[in-house]
Amino acid sequence: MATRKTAAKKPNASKEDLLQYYRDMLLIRRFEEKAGQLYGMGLIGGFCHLYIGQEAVVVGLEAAAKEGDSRVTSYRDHGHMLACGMDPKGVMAELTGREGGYSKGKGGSMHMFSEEKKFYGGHGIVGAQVPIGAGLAFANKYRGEDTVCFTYFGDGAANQGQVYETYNMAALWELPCIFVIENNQYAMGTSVKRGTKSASYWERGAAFGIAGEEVDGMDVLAVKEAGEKAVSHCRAGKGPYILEIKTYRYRGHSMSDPAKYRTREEVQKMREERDAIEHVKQLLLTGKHATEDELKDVDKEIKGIVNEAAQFSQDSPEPALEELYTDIYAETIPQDEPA
Ligand SMILES: Cc1ncc(C[n+]2csc(CCOP(=O)(O)OP(=O)(O)O)c2C)c(N)n1
Ligand SMILES: [Mg+2]
Repeated sequence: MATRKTAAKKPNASKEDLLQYYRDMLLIRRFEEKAGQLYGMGLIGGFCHLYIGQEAVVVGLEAAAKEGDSRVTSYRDHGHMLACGMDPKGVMAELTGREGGYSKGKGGSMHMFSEEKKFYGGHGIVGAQVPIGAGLAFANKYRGEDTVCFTYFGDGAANQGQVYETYNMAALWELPCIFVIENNQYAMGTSVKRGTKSASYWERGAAFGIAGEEVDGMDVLAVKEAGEKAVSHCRAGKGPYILEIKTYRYRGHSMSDPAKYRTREEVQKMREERDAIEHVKQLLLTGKHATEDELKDVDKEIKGIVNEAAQFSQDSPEPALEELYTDIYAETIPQDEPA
């Protein structure tokens, strides 16, 4: 069984790829900034966990995915939805609790799904999505597809018992499941150091015979390269793979986080020295793939998309009262008569 740390080498990327990653990461950042604003204005209620700082994780992995792959994640989910191609208008309208939202305004930030994009939530219970991800991977294998399931969870969730039960089953059944640990250094206010004695989460897979590696999550190219490796491992029928992606969230755990557990300087240092969007911007500029003006135009275009989504999320009506009684029970699936 191979386990290794990712080498720091940077893969080559074309101008088109770099521009795509830049746009995709910027869309998530600007969308989340807008969601933060709408929350502050009282237009979004309930919980809201922003993904700002972690954009390179989903954008890098989606660049390694193909049509038919599925994904499932926690409550910090807006970035995952945008990265797999869900409509920013439908996501924002769900945040504001409107009819035009992905769950008709009845789910909110943590409960959105898209059968079309194979995005299976949005889960508020820490770690609950991990066995679901293995189940999705089981379905892929059962149907004889060569598709994988990206199962995202945090460093805090990675200490849960159900994660290890899932590892065991996934390894035993050689499920095409990529376990993506988004290690953003904190579980609410608990730092990784205060949460565990063991230094690296991916190495725990060795106990179950699962290969994996640690990845620099502030470098979208490194994430994509590791994602491609994980994906080809799974598609080749070699079973699950663990990617521990080292990342950082700039905002609080949720909108109601006093952030007393870390210093402003720590956050500032990451923003200034390791920002993933700035990294790609510099690659584009120094490689002479784009000018400052061209990148400003991209920024303008993204702001337009986000403003349009924000407008839609306020114009869309609230769900009708009758909607309280819909989508409660699944429709009955016809069963074959017993022989
Ligand atoms: C089973 C369960 N326990 C506790 C909580 C409260 N809670 C919500 S998020 C969270 C921290 C999880 O941190 P991590 O897995 O690192 O994810 P991150 O928020 O950093 O993305 C906790 C304890 C919960 N939602 N579910
Ligand atoms: Mg965390």
